[in-house]
Amino acid sequence: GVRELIEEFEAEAARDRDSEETPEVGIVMGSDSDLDTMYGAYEALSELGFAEVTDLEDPPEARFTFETYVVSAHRTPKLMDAYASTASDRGLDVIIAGAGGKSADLPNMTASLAYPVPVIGVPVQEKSVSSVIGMPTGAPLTAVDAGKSFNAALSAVQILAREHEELRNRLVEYHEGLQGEVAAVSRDLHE
Ligand code: RP5
Repeated sequence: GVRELIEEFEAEAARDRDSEETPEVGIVMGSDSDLDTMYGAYEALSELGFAEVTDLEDPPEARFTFETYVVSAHRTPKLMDAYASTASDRGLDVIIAGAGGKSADLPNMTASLAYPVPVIGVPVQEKSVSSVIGMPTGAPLTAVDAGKSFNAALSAVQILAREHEELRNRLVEYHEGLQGEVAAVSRDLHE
């Protein structure tokens, strides 16, 4: 239940900060109905060599990892509080938070509670954009356009790449591949 999850986050926060097992990237979303939209973040992170941690006690071998949780600002406010408040002590480096509807409060509440861990908000629908990006002065949140969870993940890796040359190389490689794909489309058009 929710209580057990809260206890897991608190226990991990009480252990050594930034232990090897803690994922670098946390993905949270307000509902499992957001999963399809948030799948882009999963795809981008997987493409860049990140593995998903599904059991905190049994992390994968990969050097860089991420975790995914459904955390609702309105239905599970205490879980949102626990997840975001322990983010820094658990050693998460960046959080991607997606929510939809007109009251898409998860990204901005997570940003306030997780501060200074950076949060990248993903408005799940167009109508969620103003709710996600509307933050008061002093309470920062970075956001991508509606549905662009793939880009949120690339931005998250850009933040991590400041400290990890390996990730910098993977991002450059990804971008070169992207340019190659665009060039191939142009070539096909002219054949
Ligand atoms: C938001 O409400 C969620 O992020 C979701 O996008 C939206 C609708 O949730 P469901 O009613 O589909 O669970 O909090």
